[in-house]
Amino acid sequence: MCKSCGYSAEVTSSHCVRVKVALSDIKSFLTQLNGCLDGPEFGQAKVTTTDEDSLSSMAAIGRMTTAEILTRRFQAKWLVDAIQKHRYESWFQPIVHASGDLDSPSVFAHESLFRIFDESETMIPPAFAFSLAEQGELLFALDLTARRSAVEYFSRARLDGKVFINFNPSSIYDPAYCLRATASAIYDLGLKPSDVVFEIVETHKASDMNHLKGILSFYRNSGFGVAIDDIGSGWSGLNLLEQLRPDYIKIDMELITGIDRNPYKQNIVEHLIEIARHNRIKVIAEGIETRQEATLLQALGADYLQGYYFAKPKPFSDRVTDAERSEIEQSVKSIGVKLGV
Ligand SMILES: [Ca+2]
Repeated sequence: MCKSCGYSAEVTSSHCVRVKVALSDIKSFLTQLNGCLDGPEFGQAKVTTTDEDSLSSMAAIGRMTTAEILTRRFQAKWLVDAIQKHRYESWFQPIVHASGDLDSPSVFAHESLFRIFDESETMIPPAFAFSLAEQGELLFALDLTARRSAVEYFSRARLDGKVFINFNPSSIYDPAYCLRATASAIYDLGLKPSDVVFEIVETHKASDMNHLKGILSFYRNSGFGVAIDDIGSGWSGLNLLEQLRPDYIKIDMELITGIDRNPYKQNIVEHLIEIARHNRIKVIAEGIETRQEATLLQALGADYLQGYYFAKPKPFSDRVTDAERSEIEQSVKSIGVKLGV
């Protein structure tokens, strides 16, 4: 690999190769290394770095890690930089009332969607950024940044209705601490807790149900709404409704796409709506792309609808003065200060 890619490499023993890489080439070197080693090799091959000619220093040995972790850390470095330099914003997608005219639906809420950019202002797919954060142990920081950003941009755009904020429960260790900080910033911004709904994502990964219940009851007792996202994707969902008693469930796009032509999906969604209604939970159908899907979900009794058919997520311009904007920025910053991030 090294010869064909133009790096100077030296075999120092039967198990060790030393490669000189310029600082500016590290990114492409790690990418090429990933391509050359197969899965287990990438996870097991030991690597260390040094800027000296000798590899024998204790510091270099202390830095010994696997090729995989070195790569993750390097990638995550970019993420930390994007957070610190505020290379992110929140876009919003409306959630509309299902009752009424589909041609002029009334807006119930907006879901905030976090968008993060690299140094060349290219948007990084959010799922990629979050999985990178998870591997680099930065999920807490990224999830907090995303929540903070949602509140900031929602206030700056002065949007009507509620705001739905995605929230990954595995990023929270101490709900009370986190809640106090979030709640006080929300009050400072002039929002009411009832304007804010936390949309819990990745519930299928929550191994500790009591932890999840604890977080939810903290948020609900403080007056925030709680929604469970992605009901119906994979196996996630039904067993959680009984235990968590959310205010809303969001039916995953997987069940919505083509529902007007699929009796099997209609049957499942009909039952989900029935269970939700029985438990006084409101139903949001997301991922609606056609009028036929929207009409069918109206007929099945969904409460709210969301999807490209109504509007794609997009950035909204500020509707505040410069002075108001800096006040908002100050209030939002306090979320991080109180959490020590
Ligand atoms: Ca969501």
